[in-house]
Amino acid sequence: MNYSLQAGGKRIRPLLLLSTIHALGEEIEKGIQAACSLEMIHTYSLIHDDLPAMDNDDLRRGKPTNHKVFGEAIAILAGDGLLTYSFQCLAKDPLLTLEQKVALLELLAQSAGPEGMVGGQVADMEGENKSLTLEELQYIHENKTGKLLSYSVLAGAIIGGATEEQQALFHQFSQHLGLAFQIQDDILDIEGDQEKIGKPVGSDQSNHKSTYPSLLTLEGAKEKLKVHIEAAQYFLKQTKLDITFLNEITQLIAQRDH
Ligand code: GRG
Repeated sequence: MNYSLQAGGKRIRPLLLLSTIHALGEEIEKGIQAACSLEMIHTYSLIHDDLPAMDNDDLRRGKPTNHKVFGEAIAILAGDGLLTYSFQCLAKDPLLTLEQKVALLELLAQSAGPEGMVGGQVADMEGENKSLTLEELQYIHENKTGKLLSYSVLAGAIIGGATEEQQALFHQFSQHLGLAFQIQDDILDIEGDQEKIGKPVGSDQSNHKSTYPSLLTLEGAKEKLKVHIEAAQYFLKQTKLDITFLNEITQLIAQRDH
């Protein structure tokens, strides 16, 4: 569990959670346990996603994947352990009220489970080697990566005491941010692949996985990324809060190179 948690990573989800609390003028210390619990769920998903039965990856965060170091059985259990320990950490947080904890526990289960990340992963696997429509691709991403990114912001909003109106704006912001994150991931995937094999960007037709660039062309995907980043910034501004850090994370997501 420690090996994968401490293997690095951008910590985008914890940063979103803490920055939302900050935007609402609340102490960020109140969100530390929730931020750790969130990163545990994310790390579990990466460990399981890297397993031979799923993506079968050898490297993650620049290091050998969990199962490469500890074997498959321990990697499965490390993921299971992080998933359950995440809920334990949230439930025993001494700084949150009972109402906040119940709201967070329910939202986290909804975002990470069959109605969120797990459901999205299943749809992704079932869609492998099929030509997907843009709507089907968006459904996969909204669930597989989007719901947990949305949770990051909404958890911060719950801890920071956001009004219903502010929560609705944060929700809109996080949905656009999640799609932007995924589109940039797809763009990085093909630009990175092309750099590795030394071919011009966009020339490789051998990979049949449906992605934003494969459905929209690379230029079209970049245009879509811009639309979602601008929409995210629009909803953020509507909150009329101190959005300095959230704006910076939005920029980082739009411009990230890994
Ligand atoms: C196994 C139930 C289960 C779910 C797996 C999130 C996920 C679902 C799989 C990850 C596969 C993947 C690489 C998706 C692309 C977008 C993504 C989530 C990238 C990894 O997140 P980052 O970039 O990673 O925030 P770091 O390492 O920076 O934390």
